[in-house]
Amino acid sequence: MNIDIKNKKLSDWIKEAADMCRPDDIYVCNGSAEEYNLMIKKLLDHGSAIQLKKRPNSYLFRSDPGDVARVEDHTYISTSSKDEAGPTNNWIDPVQLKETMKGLYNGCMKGRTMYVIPFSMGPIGFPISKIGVEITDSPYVVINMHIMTRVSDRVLELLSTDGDFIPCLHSIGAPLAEGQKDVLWPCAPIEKKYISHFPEENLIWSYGSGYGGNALLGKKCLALRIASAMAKREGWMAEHMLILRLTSPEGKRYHIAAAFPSACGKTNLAMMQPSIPGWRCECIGDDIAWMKVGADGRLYAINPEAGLFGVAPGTSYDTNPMAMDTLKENVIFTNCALTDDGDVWWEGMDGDEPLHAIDWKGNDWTPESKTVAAHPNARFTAPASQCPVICGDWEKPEGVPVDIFIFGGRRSSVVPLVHEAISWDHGVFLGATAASETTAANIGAVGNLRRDPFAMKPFCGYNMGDYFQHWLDMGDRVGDKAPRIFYVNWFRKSDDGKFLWPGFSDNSRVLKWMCERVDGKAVARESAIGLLPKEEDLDVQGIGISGDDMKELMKVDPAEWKAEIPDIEQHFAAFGSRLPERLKKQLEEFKKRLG
Ligand code: GTP
Ligand code: SPV
Ligand code: MN
Repeated sequence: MNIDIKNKKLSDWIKEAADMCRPDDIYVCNGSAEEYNLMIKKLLDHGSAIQLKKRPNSYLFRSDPGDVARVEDHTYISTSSKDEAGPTNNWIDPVQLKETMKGLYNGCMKGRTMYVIPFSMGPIGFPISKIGVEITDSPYVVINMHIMTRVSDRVLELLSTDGDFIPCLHSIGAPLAEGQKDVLWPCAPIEKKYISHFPEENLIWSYGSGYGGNALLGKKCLALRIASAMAKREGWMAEHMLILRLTSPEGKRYHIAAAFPSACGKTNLAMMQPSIPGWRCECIGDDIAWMKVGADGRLYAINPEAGLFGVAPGTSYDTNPMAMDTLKENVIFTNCALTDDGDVWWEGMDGDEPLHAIDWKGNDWTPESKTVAAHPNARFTAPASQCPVICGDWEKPEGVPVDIFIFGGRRSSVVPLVHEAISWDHGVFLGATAASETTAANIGAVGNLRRDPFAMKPFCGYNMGDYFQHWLDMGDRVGDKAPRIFYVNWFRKSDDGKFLWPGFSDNSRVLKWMCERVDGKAVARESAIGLLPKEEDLDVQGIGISGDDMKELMKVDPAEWKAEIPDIEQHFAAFGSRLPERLKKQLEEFKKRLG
């Protein structure tokens, strides 16, 4: 081991992990540029990193074809009773799960180095920030953690001798026998993958996967699953939300936090450049928001992350220019295609398709190929500070005051472009019943409609019924200072299967209406599902959308909504007595309004 650890809990835990995993050596990370370069050298020598000629200090990695996304079916919330994890989580008894996983961890780091990564979610030393330490046997995880979190020896200083932290144990689950040659992306087969959380003791154990949220444990595991359970106990909120600042032509600032399921548009909205003249958007965060009630009684949000782990396919100068400009240097690309001139490429990127490329599996690819060149869940890892529209206040200790909450999802039918909640309780009902078509961000079928309450189905670290109650309680606490709640759907399709709404920069038109609602400037019209913009209030000037398409986009068909009721009832019934009465009441009132 390269340094002495002064913190007792940490040195004991490192010893315990090393005795169990039996690595060849142990290296404690300090977050420096030299360390990053050392890891890159190791990965280049290993053959897994491919240096990109076209982008300085940027590398491409190709994962194992079976290790390409989060594995929700293998993700566990292990509380002492199953009821505490609730109906939306997988559960195994903690004693049994630990026994199984100890069996897997036994000798799992043989032939590898064990890296100890001290990191902070939120700027180091801020009141709302949390310290974690990830132990991993993957140098790819180390470099990603460098970008996505604040890795630093200052974290160890802050921990001192007796400070507390969240232990995050990770192994790719691929020990090397004496003389065994390593593969490019070592990992364990699907049946041995476990992404386990023990929220009652703030502990994370992950085994078998090297990809994204399965392996970068500061992100979904700590900042959402463990943090949501802490937030419930301590009276704050940890949400799967982007945070942005929208500034009107008059210079008025609005802070918006939006929860959409994975691969449903958070990164894009977070750095969107408004197509309406005079409006400006700045990015504060693109995936996770931690929120606390401030001294003035309003909700304040911070982004606990330091980087962007964004979906590559679909990203272009046309759709998301600010992301493209973030990706010029110092980026890790995973599962993108490699062009012959040494750049990355993915479906939906600007310009012509390359005539030849190497696809995400390492095979030759041409436009005639029947397969995609980049995996649909191919990702970029880039420092948030490189985003040209990162907000000057994105690392402000107290965060930014939230004016507007948005929920939403991917619905090809039924759900209109935008509607507004009638009240806080109705807004919580909209969040609790949110549904979306599944995406490639999780291993499993794509395009199936499922309820994904608050975009937190895969990320809530306790019983979701209690989580609904927590939202109601937080609303009661902030009272008339509560953010207004809206619901959007950028993804409604015409009968011939085309998106009706242009999306991206034109989403600003919907946000503008929300701001006008907050200011009392726009009058809404009532409908069974909530408040809708008056036709003339939605500024669609100059985007060339036909009147018929606009009608279809905003259509609320009571018969279609009635057809949703049995599914909502079934969804709610799963929570039994944990379903708040106030949500039952919302459902009854909704049914009445539908007639
Ligand atoms: P996670 O990182 O998985 O949490 O995803 P995300 O919510 O940040 O989604 P992201 O912004 O990366 O978008 C996912 C996909 O949806 C990309 O392919 C985008 O191009 C596409 N997308 C985003 N916004 C829009 C939109 O307004 N309209 C349409 N049609 N597609 C969009
Ligand atoms: C998501 O799936 O919501 C992501 C990507 O943000 S991952 O970090 O893999 O969870
Ligand atoms: Mn996400």
